[in-house]
Amino acid sequence: MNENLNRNSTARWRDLDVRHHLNPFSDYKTLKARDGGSRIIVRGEGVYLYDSDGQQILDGMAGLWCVNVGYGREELARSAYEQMLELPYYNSFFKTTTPPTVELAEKLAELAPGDLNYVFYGSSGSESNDTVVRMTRFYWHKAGKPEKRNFISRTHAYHGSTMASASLGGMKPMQEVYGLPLEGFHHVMPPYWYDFGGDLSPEEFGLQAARAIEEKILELGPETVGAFIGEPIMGAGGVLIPPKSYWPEVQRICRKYDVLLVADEVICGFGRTGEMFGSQLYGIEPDMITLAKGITSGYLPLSAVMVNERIAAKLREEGGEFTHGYTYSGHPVPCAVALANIALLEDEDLVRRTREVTGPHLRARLNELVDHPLVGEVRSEGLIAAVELVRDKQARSRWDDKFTAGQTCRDHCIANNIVLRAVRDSMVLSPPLTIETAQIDTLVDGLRVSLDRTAEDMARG
Ligand code: PXG
Repeated sequence: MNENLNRNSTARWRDLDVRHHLNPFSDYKTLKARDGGSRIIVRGEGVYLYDSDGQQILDGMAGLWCVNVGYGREELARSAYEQMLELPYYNSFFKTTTPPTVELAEKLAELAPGDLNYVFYGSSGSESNDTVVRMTRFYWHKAGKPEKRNFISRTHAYHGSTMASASLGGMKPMQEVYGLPLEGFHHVMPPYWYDFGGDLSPEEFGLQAARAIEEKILELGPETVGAFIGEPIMGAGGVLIPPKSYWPEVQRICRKYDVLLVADEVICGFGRTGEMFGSQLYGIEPDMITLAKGITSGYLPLSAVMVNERIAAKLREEGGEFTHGYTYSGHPVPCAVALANIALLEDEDLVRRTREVTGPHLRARLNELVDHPLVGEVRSEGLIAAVELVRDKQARSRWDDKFTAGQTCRDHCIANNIVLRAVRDSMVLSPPLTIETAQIDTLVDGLRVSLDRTAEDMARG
């Protein structure tokens, strides 16, 4: 490409971005002023992105935790193309549906843990978590317990950005200005040993964090609590990996008080943790799960809620319309892409590879960083990981409450042409599951250089 034209295009796209685009989760004052504006990503291939200046960037985040099979997969493009020619759209309302919609439902039922055999589709994780709220209240209404309207989730949780899913979430800045959480949404401590564990062992703390749910159930009254929702591993909350004691105890508590257990598998699903679903990693059988992101590797928007036999049986037995649905529920094109995507995961054995090869390699390489003066803890499971930056390792104390260390490190990573994300002061990674071990080395080596530079910056103050 002519270099001049290339530069001109970058300038033009940045200008358009400034003049007409409101980017999500952005400060509209600073975003547009900084360094001439946004980076323009024009192409992806494998684990690499290319920007409009031709720079190659190693994507340690699989887009936003979603491009599990990597960029540029012809099989997925072809499946969308063929489905669009055959039938580009039809809905599943009014006693109709399409072949990819039901074929994917069967495939998901085969893969999902326990007896999660029924699928309700949406187009985003947020929509699916909204559906969970509606489905839960509908279920309890049908079960003759309409007062079971409360939801319990965790601080630091991210479940989406619509009004109900942001209420399920536990991120204060997403709630304060917006009149959230809505009524009926309650939050408890997450299983974040590094911040909240104190002198307890991780396993003791896991039980304590689970029992915070029990306390909340008792405080609200078990007869008013409809569901508990949590990610098996909290992703956007900072890759919080619970102690092994946590989830079995959460499940026991939910069963004891007849509270539905919902696993948000939007990030954990489709191999990220080295199991097909995060619930399988922890041996739990939720009543509902939500799926998105990796279901199509992000190639097209698609999400799903899956419910188990208990819920489906009650709804089928009692009858009455579930007055909820989206124009694009079960859209044939993303469903066809999801089927092709799952076929790739299976054909290339990517889940086992994550569990046995790349996940252990990432963990071993990250563990080398624990001697770094800035690194307080390394957490990883499969191909999701976090490196916690601290000022004082012994006291587990941070640099400041603006999370400068994380932001600084992230900027150094970007300058080194590797994409990592900072959540508070944790550097988090979630690369495509197709990543090679040598590419993991490049990521971790780049992170170490960035940590060194961050340490210098922090020392300068
Ligand atoms: N649940 C979980 C666990 C998620 O991570 C959603 C639901 C919502 O999905 P949609 O498709 O509505 O975005 C998510 C989304 C970040 C970041 O900064 C993470 C997400 C979205 C945007 C940014 O890490 N996760």
